[in-house]
Amino acid sequence: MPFRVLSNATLATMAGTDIGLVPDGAVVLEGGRIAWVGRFADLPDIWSDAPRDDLGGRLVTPAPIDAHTHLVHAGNRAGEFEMRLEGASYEQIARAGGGILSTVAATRAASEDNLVAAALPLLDALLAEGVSTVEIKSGYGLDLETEIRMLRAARSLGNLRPVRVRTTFLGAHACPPEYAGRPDAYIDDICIPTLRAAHAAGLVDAVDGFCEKIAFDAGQITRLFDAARALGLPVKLHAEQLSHSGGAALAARYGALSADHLEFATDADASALATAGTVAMLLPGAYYTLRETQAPPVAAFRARSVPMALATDCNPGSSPLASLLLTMNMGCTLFGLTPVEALRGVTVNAARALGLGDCGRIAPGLRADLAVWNVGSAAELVWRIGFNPLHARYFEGEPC
Ligand code: DI6
Ligand code: FE
Repeated sequence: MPFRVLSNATLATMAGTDIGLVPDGAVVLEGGRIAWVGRFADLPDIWSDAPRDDLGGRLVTPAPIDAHTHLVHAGNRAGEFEMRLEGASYEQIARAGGGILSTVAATRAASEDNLVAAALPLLDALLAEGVSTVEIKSGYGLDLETEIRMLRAARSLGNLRPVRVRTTFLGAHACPPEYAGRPDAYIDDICIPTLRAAHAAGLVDAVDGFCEKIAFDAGQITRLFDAARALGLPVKLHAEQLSHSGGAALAARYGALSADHLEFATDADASALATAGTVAMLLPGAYYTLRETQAPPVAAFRARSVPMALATDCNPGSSPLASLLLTMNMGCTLFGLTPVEALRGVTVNAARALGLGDCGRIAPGLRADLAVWNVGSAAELVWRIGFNPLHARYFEGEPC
């Protein structure tokens, strides 16, 4: 297997609990994996003749991971954007049958090819910023056929581009019109059987739900999580986004990979997440778009060492955001993260939120997914708005 040596690099390895800086660093890539990392001066002789990419002192990070997206969907919600600008709230639009349900109607009417074609430009925008791994949720089908079509479309994106796709079943996203007023029947008769069918088809990496007054309550999510557990699937949850609904504590009880949004989480929720080892997945794009005023309790997460991740939540309603760089900037400006916390949020902690132990850091044996930036520090990476300083991207050891 051929080797490649990246030299003259400022490495942000994410080792330990900080940035894991290695100045004058080198990384040896072999067969899609990282074979060695360290100071160039310490590079073992066996690699001294290997092909070398001189990175000119640039910052090298693990390739970013977008660990919460709704990338696969049809139609657009620009009209709702205008309604919100005129004063309507996200909740009012949802209760009037718009919101998620308008995307459900468009997605039910779309073929798998249409769904793939609509998602590709969004995926390409993420890849242009060095992203290596993307989580994609279902949840705009809410019936067996469409949920499975969404998951198949998501998986096929991973064959069309050099990117790792993880698929999450989000059948408990909203109650579909044919079950209006009967959320319990929807969970038991449609959502859980659809999860079992999607899992049997090999299409599910994790199970998610929306625990909120306008969606499902903790009891309904509990039944879904029990079904997930019986299938051996990990869970995660949209929790405490618009109100305190008990989702964070529920996620912690099930040892969830992540609890997501968390604007209304409490100190007690932070403690529960810490004990469970659940990642706090912060989504500043939704907070910004909905012009929320209550930010997630970052100080409580920090005090209890809850790992914090950041993702775009790319969706057509509450977060029409397809930039992880802007997400990092928002995480700092709106939520008070440090640039290093933001960088850890899209690398090591994002990998953890997906249950991936072999990416998100620069360490021997891990996947060689790297981003090379025309900047010298984490702060310089996160500082500009609407500017992409990516110099090169390596996916499983290959520049692409
Ligand atoms: N919370 C979100 O941020 C997205 N889903 C959810 O449960 C919003 C999805 C949408 O508005 O289409
Ligand atoms: Fe979401």
